[in-house]
Amino acid sequence: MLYPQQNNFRTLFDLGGYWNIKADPNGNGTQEKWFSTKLEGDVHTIAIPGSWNEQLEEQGFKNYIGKAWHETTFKIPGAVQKSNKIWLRVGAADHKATVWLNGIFIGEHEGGYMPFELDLTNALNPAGEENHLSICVDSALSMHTIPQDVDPESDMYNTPAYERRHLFPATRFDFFPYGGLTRSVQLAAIPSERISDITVHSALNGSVKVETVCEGGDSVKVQILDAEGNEIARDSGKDNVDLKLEDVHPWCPASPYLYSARVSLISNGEVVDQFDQEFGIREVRVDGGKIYLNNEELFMSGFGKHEEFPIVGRGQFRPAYVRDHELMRWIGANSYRTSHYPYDEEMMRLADKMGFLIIDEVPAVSLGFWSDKFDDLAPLFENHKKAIEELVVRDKNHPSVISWSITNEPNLWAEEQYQNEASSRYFKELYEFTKGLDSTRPVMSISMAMYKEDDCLIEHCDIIGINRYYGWYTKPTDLEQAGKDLARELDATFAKYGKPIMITEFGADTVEGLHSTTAQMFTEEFQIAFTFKYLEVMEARDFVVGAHVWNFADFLTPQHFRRVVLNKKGVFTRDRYPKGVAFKLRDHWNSLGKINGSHRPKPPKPGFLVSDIK
Ligand code: GCB
Repeated sequence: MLYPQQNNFRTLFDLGGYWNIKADPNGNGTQEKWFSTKLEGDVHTIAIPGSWNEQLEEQGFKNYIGKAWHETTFKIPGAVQKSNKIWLRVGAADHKATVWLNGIFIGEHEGGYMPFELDLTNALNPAGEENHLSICVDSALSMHTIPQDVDPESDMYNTPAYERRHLFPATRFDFFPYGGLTRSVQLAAIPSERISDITVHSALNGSVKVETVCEGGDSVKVQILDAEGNEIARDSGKDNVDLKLEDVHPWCPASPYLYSARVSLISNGEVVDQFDQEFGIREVRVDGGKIYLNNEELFMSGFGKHEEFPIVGRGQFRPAYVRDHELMRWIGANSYRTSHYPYDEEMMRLADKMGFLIIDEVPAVSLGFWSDKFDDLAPLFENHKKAIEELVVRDKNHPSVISWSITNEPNLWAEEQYQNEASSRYFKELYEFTKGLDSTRPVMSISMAMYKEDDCLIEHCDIIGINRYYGWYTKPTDLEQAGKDLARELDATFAKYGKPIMITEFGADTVEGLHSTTAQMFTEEFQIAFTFKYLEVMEARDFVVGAHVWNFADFLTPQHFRRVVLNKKGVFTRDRYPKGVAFKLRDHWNSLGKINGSHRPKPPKPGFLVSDIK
């Protein structure tokens, strides 16, 4: 799916602003036709894009899970409406959206972190007149959605053993279940003969293949533009065009060089539509226990992150995207994982530009398997495949994306029906499906500690991701033992599979300003000791290809006695101030040989930095 763009052929209107919202806890809205006229009754104002939870906390939205109707109005200039199709483009609606325009049903989309577009043309009022747009967003999940819900009806959930695990709001995962229209809502006026998709395949030898999907038109012209906008190659074809570039500038964190493929759709000899698709030329390869970026060994230093901020919730927040990348540059990280769901396209575009490597994750977090028969799992499996396919379609052209992560910690809840033939087949088929969509990027699966090197998902991936909390959740404070447990497991896993391993999570909750002279959990000193014990074990092993600290910043979770409002494992606070460990990591990552050279983003310009005072 193409990212919205404005040019000589395409016009964009941003529908962001103050909308009306009304909760529909009983789900009566559709039957009572709330989409047909202006919302009435308990209606509030909400800023879009943005999650409803913190904006409308006192209006009952803080922990609200369910349906909420969003409405706005718009007018389209006559000239634009007459000669184009008008598309609604929603960046993300968490979790399911149903759309009406002027009382007419337009369509729906399920999946809280993916964009969708719907053709509004036939339901529009005459040019210049007001249109009434109504979007019902439902944040409820189920055992078959990705991510999954807890099943509060299940026998397992209602045993005394699970009472202590109940979260509020109830989730299977350790992050807040925000709801709403969280990313840009736009109108795109596009000619009816249009370019609807572009895929750029490129290689370090300079070969570039541009594949297009078009509606109408006779042929396409492709021009390759360098980073300064100069044309360096051109050719035409029916829908696929092969080109050859001289003097390739490879894309890498130290030099994130972006080309552009300008695609023009030709109909009866005239250009009728045009789109500039950015791309970078880089190759990633897994070989034995190593990963190579542009044929150089790669070590990924960085973080598991969350996309969440005070007030906007999981809503689009461009200044924070810049801030986060700047802080990652400052600290010397070269990569991050979009744990535990796909991030805003704006974030991906920034990573392309600023030179960060991304492990791009689908929202398949803490999956529960309620049956040991593969066929019973089919509805979940189909949704999981759909989530992967939509992610690959959205993000395939980003040079920053170097790996797909297809799951994080299945069986966190220890359901008995896991670790058998059905789950093994589940992950095998999922892996093959992902490779079938994109054979150029390694696929990761991320496991938790329960089955260690025997987890059935480890076999079906190119890079093994493991999240470990020895010394925190198990044998708290015993870092000596944690180091031994980690070392044993890493060695056994590599001996068994011979694949590169990455520690995708390790971390300790830390209250900024809390100090101690001995090992005391939650203090800044303990976070430093914990982090560096793990780094010591990992860095002594060649087959460990990355270390992602959990988490980049503190983040909001559902309520539970384990969390003081936030998960406090951040290296930065929720408002992005450094804890003590940040300075230590900065020194360490900047001095580490493996991530020097082309694998480090450009360091920030010299300035007066506290951390530079010796
Ligand atoms: C994990 C999960 C992550 C949690 C983290 C923690 O293993 O993948 O979502 O937030 O542990 O802090 O417990």
